[in-house]
Amino acid sequence: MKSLLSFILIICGLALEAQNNLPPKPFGAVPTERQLKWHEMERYCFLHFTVNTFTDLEWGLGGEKESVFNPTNFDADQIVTTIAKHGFKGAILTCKHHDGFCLWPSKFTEHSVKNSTWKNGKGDVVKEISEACKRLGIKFGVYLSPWDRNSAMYGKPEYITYYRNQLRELLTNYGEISEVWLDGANGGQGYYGGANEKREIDRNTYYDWPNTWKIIRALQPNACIFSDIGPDIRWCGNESGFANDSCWAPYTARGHKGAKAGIGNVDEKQGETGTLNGEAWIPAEVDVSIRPGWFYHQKEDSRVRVLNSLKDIYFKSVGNGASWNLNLPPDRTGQINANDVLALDKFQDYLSNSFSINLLQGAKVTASETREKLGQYAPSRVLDNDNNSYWAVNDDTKTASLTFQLKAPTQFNCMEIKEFIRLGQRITSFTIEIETSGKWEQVFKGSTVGHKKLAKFNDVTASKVRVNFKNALASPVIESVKLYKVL
Ligand code: FUL
Repeated sequence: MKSLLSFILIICGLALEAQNNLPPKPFGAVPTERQLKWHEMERYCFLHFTVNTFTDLEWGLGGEKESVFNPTNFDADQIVTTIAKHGFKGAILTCKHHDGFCLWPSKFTEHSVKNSTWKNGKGDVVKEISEACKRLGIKFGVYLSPWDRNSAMYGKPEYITYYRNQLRELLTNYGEISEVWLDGANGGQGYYGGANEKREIDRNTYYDWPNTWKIIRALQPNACIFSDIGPDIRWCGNESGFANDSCWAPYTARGHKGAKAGIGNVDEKQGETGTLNGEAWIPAEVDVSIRPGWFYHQKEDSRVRVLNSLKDIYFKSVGNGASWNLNLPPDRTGQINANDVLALDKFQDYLSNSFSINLLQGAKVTASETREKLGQYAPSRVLDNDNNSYWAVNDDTKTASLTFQLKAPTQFNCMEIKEFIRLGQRITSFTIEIETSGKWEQVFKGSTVGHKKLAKFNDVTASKVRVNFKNALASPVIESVKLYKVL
């Protein structure tokens, strides 16, 4: 009898321990595998290139002669090497912009490279860029403008079939596609096969997006779909290069003035912030050009973004948990212009001089609490360079802190914090403090963290630094913390 009782007690004890060993449960909306891979990219490049490069327009009217597309020395390797060399991980090419000209020899239109002077009509920009990406380990994405100012069918139901046929060509003939970029600009004046008129469409119904998304999922299951409303990545709501300091990956899209949200119809401000307790994981992409325009214009050669501007965008996009899609427009030679390359060189130098030494290497870390006092959730997990491990606390704990003891007084001005986002986005508020002469002093106050937060503050010197997470939505789960002295 006695032994039966102790047997039962042991079993109950084991069961309880097994339960306490359990990792924290996911909270709210969580990312899919394809979104997690996208988060890891952090920085990639848009390539805006088409007839506009040669006509000096931003939005071609649609009636441009194919012969105007004639880069004098197109070099996909130069373009993609520029991207790779500067630490960007992907390229998204405007295969067709609003003017309708196709950078690949589509079977479904004559308005493409096949009727241009370039390579006697035998060229294919999509093929060359996608192959260079593959060679250089860069992900390849496509932009196919829904609005087509060349097509006579635009505005009629047949155009949707045409659009989907073109999408199928891009998604079947050019290898693995990482992102499909769906633009919200829609309808208006155009050439439309010679009609030269204004055509309006109903943004919420005309394109029948849910069925187009199904085609993308079927042909390229790993591709992330970008648009104003997702479903995988959302527009950050501006083209100026920032996501909000408080930026949620969870998102419930809202249309203008309470209308139903759709592509081309969203409340832009919400793109910047995301939605507290939003219904789906749809993180923000910050798309912005290195020049004033999206396409190359010689007159903008002297207006390429300077280092301070690129730094600022980096902190306000990647540093706010979003990703950064920086547009590099190939020039009339068909290469990234030397002015742009120079700006990127300076930015790359800045990144390597600022972020190569993590000052927390070798530091001692303690926590206000560790989940069930288990080593697998210990605070040291935030320093182990393993992105599958994390520091966690007990489920009921919403306020908790990590304290780092450095080997010697050190100067620093930036902390990088990452949540373990597989379990959702939880942090709503945090502070960073340093200890000087036995007193804690606050040096930064922030809100959300998400995939990555870069908290930048004035230069300070200390050997003890603490980060306090306050009133999290669910118990904090932190993947890593790093400390830098950035330039
Ligand atoms: C906008 C377009 O109208 C611009 O020309 C550019 O392509 C930008 C990325 O998206 O909606």
